[in-house]
Amino acid sequence: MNRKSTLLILLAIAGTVAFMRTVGCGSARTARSFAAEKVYVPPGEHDKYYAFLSGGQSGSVFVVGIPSCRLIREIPVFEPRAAYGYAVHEGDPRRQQLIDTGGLWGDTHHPALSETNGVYDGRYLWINDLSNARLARVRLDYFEADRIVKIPNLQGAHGIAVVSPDTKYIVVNGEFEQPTDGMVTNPAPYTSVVAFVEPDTMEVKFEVRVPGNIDIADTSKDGRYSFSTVYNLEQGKDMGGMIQFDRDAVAAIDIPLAAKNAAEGRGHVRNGVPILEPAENPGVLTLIPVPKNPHGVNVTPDGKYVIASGKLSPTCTVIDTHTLKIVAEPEVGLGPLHTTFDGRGNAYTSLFLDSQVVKWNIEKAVKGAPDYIVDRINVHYNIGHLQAVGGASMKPAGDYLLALNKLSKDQYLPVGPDMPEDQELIDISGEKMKMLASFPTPPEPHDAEFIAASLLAPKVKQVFEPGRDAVAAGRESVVRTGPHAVTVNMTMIRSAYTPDHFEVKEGDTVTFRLTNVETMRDMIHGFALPDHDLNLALPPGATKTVVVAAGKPGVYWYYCTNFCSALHLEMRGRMIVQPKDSTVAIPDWKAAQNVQGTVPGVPSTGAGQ
Ligand code: K7E
Ligand code: CUA
Ligand code: CA
Repeated sequence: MNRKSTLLILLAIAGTVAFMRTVGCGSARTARSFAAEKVYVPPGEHDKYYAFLSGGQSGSVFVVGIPSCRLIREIPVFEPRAAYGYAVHEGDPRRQQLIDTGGLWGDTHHPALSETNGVYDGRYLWINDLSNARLARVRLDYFEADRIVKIPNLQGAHGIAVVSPDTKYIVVNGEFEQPTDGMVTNPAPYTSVVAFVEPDTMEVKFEVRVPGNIDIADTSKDGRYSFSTVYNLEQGKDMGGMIQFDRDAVAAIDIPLAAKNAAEGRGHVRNGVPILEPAENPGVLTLIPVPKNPHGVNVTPDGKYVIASGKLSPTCTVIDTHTLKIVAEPEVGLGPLHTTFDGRGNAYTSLFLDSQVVKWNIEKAVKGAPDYIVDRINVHYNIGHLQAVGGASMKPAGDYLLALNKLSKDQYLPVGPDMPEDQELIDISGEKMKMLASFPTPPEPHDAEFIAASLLAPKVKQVFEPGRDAVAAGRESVVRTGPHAVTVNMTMIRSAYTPDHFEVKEGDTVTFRLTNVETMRDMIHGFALPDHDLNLALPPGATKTVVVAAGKPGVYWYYCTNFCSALHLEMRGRMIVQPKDSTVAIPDWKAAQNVQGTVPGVPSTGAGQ
């Protein structure tokens, strides 16, 4: 070999090595670039989907953009949030509603989107509070919780589902069994109920008794059945008692029949709600035996099957939604919890113990074909729910799947013993699943629903319509409404409060009715009052009312907490509290004026009050 050809060979080798470096020697680097490109949304561009994640014990809903995995906002629901001026202060009707229905915290598990013709319509999102048996409705035009109701006769409101295809009811499952007649002295085994809630009025129309307990819910796509997993058919009162039987059940409730029987007065009314007893209402409840202690229950997008995930059994049970007969029990892996769909005939089941998502072909499993398992992918770690885009609707998109993992362990920088929750976004558009990204959240998302940005974004309002109680610009006032009561009707706009000062007396109760009269989007003003435990945020158009005690004599600056303009720091005013025995006459800040609206102290944000 001459020197020239040796040189050429060496050059060729060097070139190949360099080339292989560039393309990343095949898999690792290309997989990374593929994933990075898939989740990259350039600054200024928007995500393709909204994902609504239940906030678990944060009592809220997290809104995440997909595929970028960026947290866009949190919707506080069952827990007050000062940053959003939500339910924190006395006088806020949402706070009172929370107190009246069970408390200032919640445990949210399952978001459910309203449907028209089996697809999401972008009107409402419902979310449960397991701990205090509540159901909340979030208006998606304002991203605000507008109704919160307590579900009577039921403890542990766990699984919820919208009745497909047209949101006739919201189904709410009672997980924690109770004495059937509510009497603790009754020695009879405990039972639970499934509640059916009317979506517009949020009234509980009827409930159906189930022997045992009820866990997760879904409905058939034709409005006929609700399906709930029952893991305590034993009616045991401790863990040992709940795992005695080899089989528990999926409870199928015939919704039209139950509604008819309830309307005919065949229920026993308790706390204002008719409860249907299965023994007196044949055909309303069917218990389908499935392997012991099942968890998730999910209806396929075509409505043909309902799939119960085994949890303690390594199987999924496939049930025909018309005959209510079991048609397959495929083995999928250890700890199957929940199942979702891509609309191409595949099911994706979360495996809690295996820390995996398993993809399997439904018809192959039903036919008994041995090769029904299509793919598996590892997740980090101990996955609970998983949800594909549109997976709970009749039209899944088949592009992305979110794994909601229970543990993050080494996924992120250590931040003390309390680690964040971990979600992972997986590409399901091809035969093989591909891991794209992971993102942390505060505790603890259980489930998620997605809605296309193209559908929802145009419906979202950016300014509140001024409510009946709004204070109009030019109609601000400070009114003494009683010997020890003052109402301040105030407006705010860049970069001033009107009035910017007023005087009250020690011992007074001060009611602030505040309106942000901005009409431009994103012009939020805050209202914080030092030493009075008061901080509000008012988006444009919003009105909020709060009541505080005037407190000790002194000068108190109220100020804006949301950076709004170059004069944001100057956006402040004084509440001057005169001593009780002060002889100084308090000057009227513009004597009582005619303020728009009639009832001082009836607050509203403008959304659905
Ligand atoms: Cu499986 Cu409450 Cu839906 Cu959590 S539940 S995982
Ligand atoms: Cu208004 Cu800052
Ligand atoms: Ca059991």
